[in-house]
Amino acid sequence: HGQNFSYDGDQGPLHWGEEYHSCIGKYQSPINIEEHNVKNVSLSPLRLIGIDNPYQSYVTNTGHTVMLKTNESKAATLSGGPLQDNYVFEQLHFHWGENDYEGSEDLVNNHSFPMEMHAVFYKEDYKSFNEALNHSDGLAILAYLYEVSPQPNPAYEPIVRVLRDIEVMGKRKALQEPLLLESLFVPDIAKMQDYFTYFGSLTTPPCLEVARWIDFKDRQQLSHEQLAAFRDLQTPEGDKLTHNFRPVQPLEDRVVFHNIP
Ligand code: 1SD
Ligand code: ZN
Repeated sequence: HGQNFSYDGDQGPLHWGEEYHSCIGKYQSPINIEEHNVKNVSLSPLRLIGIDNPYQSYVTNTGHTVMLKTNESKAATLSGGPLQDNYVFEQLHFHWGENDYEGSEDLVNNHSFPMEMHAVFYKEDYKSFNEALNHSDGLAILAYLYEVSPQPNPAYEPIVRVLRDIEVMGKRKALQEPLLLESLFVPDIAKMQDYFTYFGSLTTPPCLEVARWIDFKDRQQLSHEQLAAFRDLQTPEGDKLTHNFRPVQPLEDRVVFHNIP
């Protein structure tokens, strides 16, 4: 479930709460991260295991995003930092906008970025992604922000290249080569421990408040052409999926932490 929604009109974000009650909860994502309002902390190192093996992977047009999964069920494990346990990689996907000035879900100092990638992990003890959704510590999501660069980013070319084959919703396509998740998740090991973290929700219906968000401060690069390729994908209605980001939600009484490496 949670497929019956859109990014504007009658089924847009302002109406999600009518069908999906959690969407009007107190701990929703995304948020605007105000750097002057974070609490600096020094957590144990965040660890990503398994990302240095290449895995056969495929992408799917879900109608709301492009989702990448690997054929391996435990391709990567995340632990440490703000996490109490091990979290298993489930999927990654993207959020973007209709131009290069918007598209990210979280904002930093009210600034939006042209794209955001989410790498979704579920708590290993809960055995499956769906079971993890029933628990407030069920998910950990790594969030990456992008800026526009003159040159294409080669790490993303294997994904960008197959987008034209999955323009219609429901289409799925294998990447040509096995994918090294490390090239996407840890582009620069020196910057891996510099991140914001807060508790929040899925940014799409059913908006469950089950996610520990980890937003890296380092920006990755994508060219205008790479970004533009995502905007040719189609929605469930067959229109172009030009934007798929949820507006920011109130922080309420939450604290955003900044891990100082
Ligand atoms: O937008 C995704 C949605 O596609 C689905 O993956 C859901 C469950 O993982 O998560 C949301 S999000 O909160 O990661 N944006
Ligand atoms: Zn997402």
